[in-house]
Formats: sequence, C-alpha cells, structure tokens
Amino acid sequence: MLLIGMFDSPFVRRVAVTMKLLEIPFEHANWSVGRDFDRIREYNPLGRVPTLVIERGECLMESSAILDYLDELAGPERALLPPSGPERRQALKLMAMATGAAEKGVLQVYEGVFRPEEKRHDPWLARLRTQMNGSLSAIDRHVGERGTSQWMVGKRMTQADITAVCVFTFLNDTLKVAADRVMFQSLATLAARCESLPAFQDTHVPFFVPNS
Ligand SMILES: N[C@@H](CCC(=O)N[C@@H](CS)C(=O)NCC(=O)O)C(=O)O
Repeated sequence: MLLIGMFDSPFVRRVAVTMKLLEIPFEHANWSVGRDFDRIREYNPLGRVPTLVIERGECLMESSAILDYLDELAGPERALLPPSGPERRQALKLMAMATGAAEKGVLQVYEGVFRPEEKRHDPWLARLRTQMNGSLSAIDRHVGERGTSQWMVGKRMTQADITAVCVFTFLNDTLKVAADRVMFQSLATLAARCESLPAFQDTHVPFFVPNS
C-alpha cells in the first residue's frame, strides 16, 4: 500500500499512526499539497491527502473512509473504532469535533500560506478560531471528566484518542493553541502520553509550509 501525503497533516498522520498500531505495512509518498499538487491529482482528483493506494491501483480518499477500510482489514477484535452502540457514537462524535477543529485550523494556516496579506479578512479568521477553540474545549472537558490516565472511550485506545491527539499536536505545532500551558490541559496530558508511543513518535514531523 502507498500512503500519499505528509505526516504534518493531522488527517494523514491519523492514518499513518493507525497503520503502525495495526501493523499494516505501507510505503510513504511524502508529497506536499503545494509543491506536488499535480502528482497528487493523478491519484486523487481533489488533489487532497491522505490518499491510500491499495491493490491494483485502487485509490481510497478521505481519512475517515481510509480508517474504515483499515479497521475492516484489522478485523473486529483489533478494529480501533468501537463496533456499535453508545461507545461508537461517542467516539464518532469526539472524532467529528476533532476533525472539525483541524479543518478550521487548516483554513487559518492556509490564509497565511495561500492568501496575500491584503486579502485576509479578520472577522473570518476570528470565526475560525472560535469554532476551533470551541471544539477543543469540548474535547478537553471530556478528557478531564474521564481522567487523563484513562482513554477517551471505553477501556483501550480507540480512534477517538488517535484523532484527537494528532489534531491537538498539529494545532499546537502550527497555531500554538496551548502555548501558554493554560488552555486544554487535560487534552495536553493525554497527548503527551500518546506522543511518547513509537507509532506517534515515528510520525511526528515539523510543519512543512506548502509551496515552500
Ligand atoms: N476531510 C479530509 C480533509 C483532508 C485535508 O484537508 N487535507 C489537506 C492537508 S491537511 C489537503 O489535502 N489540503 C489540500 C487541499 O485541500 O487543497 C480528510 O479527512 O481526508
């Protein structure tokens, strides 16, 4: 399998961490959405990452769909999303908040990267920050209420933990969302615990500015 996209993307990274945790071997195409746009479009018409090339050149896109395929490969015992019921609903809700926060963060980063300064609109950026911080606060509250030595859902690590941590680390690396060490303390504690594991360490890279 070939995983296309740089690990500085939280969407690519959650796929890479998952593949490592599930011990699914893959090759990595470390392509940038800026510099390698045309090359990525040969596999994904949207020019987006992650894209996962599986058997006979079939291309999977959209990280949630890729994770769904990986869980299917892993089988019900090892799958990282709970199979049904309240735990599945809770995990999906936490993941939706985390990926939503990541999307709002990516838009803020792209304002700086792709849009000239005179065309930036401050109220729009403020709205993105409100949405991102609202989601992170809700996730942080959830982690705090469960206790930071627990996992976010159930008794073992699930895709909710992987996704929330990849997103939190990305937003911290790019936008310094917890720079003053006051915000999101519970989430930061969970992230520190996960980031010490090999699957996370192997995939943590500095942010690469697209087009640079
Ligand atoms: N919903 C998508 C989001 C993926 C995404 O936004 N990827 C970014 C990199 S972080 C990207 O490819 N950006 C280039 C673009 O959309 O033009 C997913 O979960 O796969």
